[in-house]
Amino acid sequence: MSFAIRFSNAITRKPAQSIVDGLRAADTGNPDAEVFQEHHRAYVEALRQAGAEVMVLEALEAFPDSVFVEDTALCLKEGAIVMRPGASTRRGETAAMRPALESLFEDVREITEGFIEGGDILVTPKEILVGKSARTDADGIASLRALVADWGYQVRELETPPEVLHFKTDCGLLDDNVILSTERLAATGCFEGYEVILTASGEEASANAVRFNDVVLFPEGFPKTHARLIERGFTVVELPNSEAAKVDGGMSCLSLRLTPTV
Ligand code: CIR
Repeated sequence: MSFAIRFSNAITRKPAQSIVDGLRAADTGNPDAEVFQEHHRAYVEALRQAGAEVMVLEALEAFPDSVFVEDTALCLKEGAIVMRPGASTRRGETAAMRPALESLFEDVREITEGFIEGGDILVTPKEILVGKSARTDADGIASLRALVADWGYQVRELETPPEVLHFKTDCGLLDDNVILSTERLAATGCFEGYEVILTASGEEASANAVRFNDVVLFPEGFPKTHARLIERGFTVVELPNSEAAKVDGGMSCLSLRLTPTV
């Protein structure tokens, strides 16, 4: 099991009441903040059960989307990189995350050119895949590449399908060389050399699963894809995700997963 799926810690942030103002591509109704809190508690508990020491940061009312901490940073075994979100309403979230990162990492670096959000980044044992999207541009990716070069990482720039929010909205790493992906993303050819498990038709919203140590955190309500994971031998922990989904959030968005260096 490599560093890409083996973690000791996670950082999360409680959902704010202002989550009702969260960004979304399509309006399917506002998330219920109280129900979201319950779902979030279940998510944190699942991380703990999976072996994580979880830091739960306080809600930030000024930033409706701040529960989606994944977009604010990239955590690697050598250090952390603070992102530069493409969404202007989310840009202030990174400064609020920095102290937590500094408490866990000796080396904290920061993107200063272009835009990049963590949801567009998939780390595998052999490379870092980054999808350009409405939130992440070529300058942001070049900036990331420069910042991780001395740690020995290869960064591969890809395209996120136009109708998809983040690259990882449509995929997740299940094992060192195994990726869960929607058909539309896999069809771009970006996962050549990996074993790909496709989400079932109509269950594209389940692609954003997270492997954390021995388990896969997976959203409730996607039985066909769930069955594919079980059949392939994964231990799946199903979690409620209805409220996060109303503001385009999934399993990976809700945490930063890491192994501290301090
Ligand atoms: C946003 O549009 O930024 C939030 N409503 C959802 C962010 C989801 N984050 C992720 O996929 N990493």
